[in-house]
Amino acid sequence: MQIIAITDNKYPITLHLCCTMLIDTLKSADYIALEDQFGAHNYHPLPVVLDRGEGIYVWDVEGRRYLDFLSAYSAVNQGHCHPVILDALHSQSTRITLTSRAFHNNQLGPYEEYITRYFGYDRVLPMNTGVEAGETAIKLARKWAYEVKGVRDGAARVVFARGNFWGRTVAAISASTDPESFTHFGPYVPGFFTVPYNDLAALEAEISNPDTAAFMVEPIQGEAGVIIPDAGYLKGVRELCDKYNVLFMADEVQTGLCRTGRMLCCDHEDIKPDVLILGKALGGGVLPVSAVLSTHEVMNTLKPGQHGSTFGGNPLACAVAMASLQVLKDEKLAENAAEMGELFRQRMMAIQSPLVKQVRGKGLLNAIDIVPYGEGKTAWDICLQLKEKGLLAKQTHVHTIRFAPPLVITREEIEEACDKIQAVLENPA
Ligand code: IF1
Repeated sequence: MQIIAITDNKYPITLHLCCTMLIDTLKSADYIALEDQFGAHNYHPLPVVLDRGEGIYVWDVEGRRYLDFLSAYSAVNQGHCHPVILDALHSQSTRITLTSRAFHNNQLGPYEEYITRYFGYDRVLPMNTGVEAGETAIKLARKWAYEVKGVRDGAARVVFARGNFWGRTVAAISASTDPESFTHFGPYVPGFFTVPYNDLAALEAEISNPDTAAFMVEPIQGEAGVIIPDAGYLKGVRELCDKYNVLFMADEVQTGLCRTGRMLCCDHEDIKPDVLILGKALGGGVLPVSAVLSTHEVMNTLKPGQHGSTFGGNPLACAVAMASLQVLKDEKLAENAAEMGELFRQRMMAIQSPLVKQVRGKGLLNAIDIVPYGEGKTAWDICLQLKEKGLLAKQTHVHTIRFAPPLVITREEIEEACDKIQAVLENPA
C-alpha cells in the first residue's frame, strides 16, 4: 500500500498531521510494507509490529500482547519503559540534553565517579553504542602497547576469539570469523588475529608474541549461540594476560549488567579484566549508552583531541545510565536472573520433544538448539509459532533460539513463558 499525502507546502504541519492520523489506522501489514518499500533490507524481522512496551510485555499494533524473550538482545534488562529510568530521562530532558565535550556539563563528572566506583575502575570513557566502545577499547590497547608496553609503532596485535561478535563496523567485521559478517566488506583492518574460543593453549601460543597488545573476548559468546566456556577459562585468560603483559578486555556488552546472574559475567570466576566494555542495558532500554572502564595507566595514554564522540557523555545519557545502574542494584536483578534462569532451564530440560537438541545458558541468557524437522523447518518456524502463542524470541545461526527476557521477570511469568515454549516444542506445526 502506498501512502500519498496531498499537502499544501504553506502548512507542512498538515502532512505531519495527515501521517499521524493515518498511522492510527495502519495495520501490521501496512507498517511492514512501508519498511519494505522505503527501508534498507538489512534485517529479516519476525512479522510483528510493536507499538508499546511495559516491563516484560510488548503489544503489537493490533493490541496483541507478547512476552518479550529477546529484550532487544539484552538492552532492556530493566524491562520496557522502567518508571525510574523514564523519570530520569524526562527530568533531564527538560534541562539540557547535549552539550558536546567542548564544554563541561553537570552530569558527566558525577556519572564518571558513580560508574567507576560502581565497577571498581580508575577511569571511564563514555561512548554510545557497544561497537563504539569496542573500537575505543582497541584504540586504547594499541596506544598502551606503543607508549607503555613498548611495542614497535604499527606492530601491535589484537587477538579475538573465533565466533566473536562485537558489532558491525569495519573493525568489528575485520575481527569476525563469520562470513555473513565480513564477506564483501574488505579490505580488513590489519593487526587482528583469532584463536579458538575456550582454548587456553591456543591463546598462550598467540599472546606470547611480544607485540600482542590485548585479547578481547566475550565471557559467554552471545551471537555465536550462547557459548559458555569451561569453568576456569576466564581465570586462565587472566593468568595468561598477566604472564605476557597483555590487556584482558572483556566485552560485557551483552553478558554484563546482571544478564547472566551476576553483575558482570566475569564475576562468576571472580576475575577482573583490565578493560571492561559495557553497552546495551547501560542505557536502560531508552538510549544508546556505552562505556569503557580501565586503569589510570591505560586511560592516561589518551590525550585531548585523540579520541571522542559528539554524543559520548551527554548529560541525558549520564542521567539515564545512573538510573539504569541503580535499578539493577535496587531491584536485585542479578539475583533474580540467577534464580529465574535456573527455573527456566529446569523447565526446558524437562520438555519431551525430539526437537530439543541442547539447552544451555547462565542466568537469563539461555538458548535451545533445535533439530530441523518436517520439510526443512528450523528454529525460525518455531519462533513464528511462539509468536502465535504470545512469546517473542529470535533464532541465531539457523538452529538456535536465544531466550533472554527482561531480568524483572517473575516466577509466574517464567512459568507462563515455559508453558508456551513447551506447547510449541511438544506439538510443532
Ligand atoms: C544487530 C547480534 C547480539 C554484542 C556484543 C558488542 C555489540 C553487540 C557482545 C555491539 C551487539 C547486537 C547487534 C544487533 C543485534 C545484537 C546481536 F545478533 F547482532 F549479534 F546481541 F548477539 N558486543 N549485538 O552482542 O553493540 O553496537 O550493537 O550497540 O546488529 O542487529 P552495538
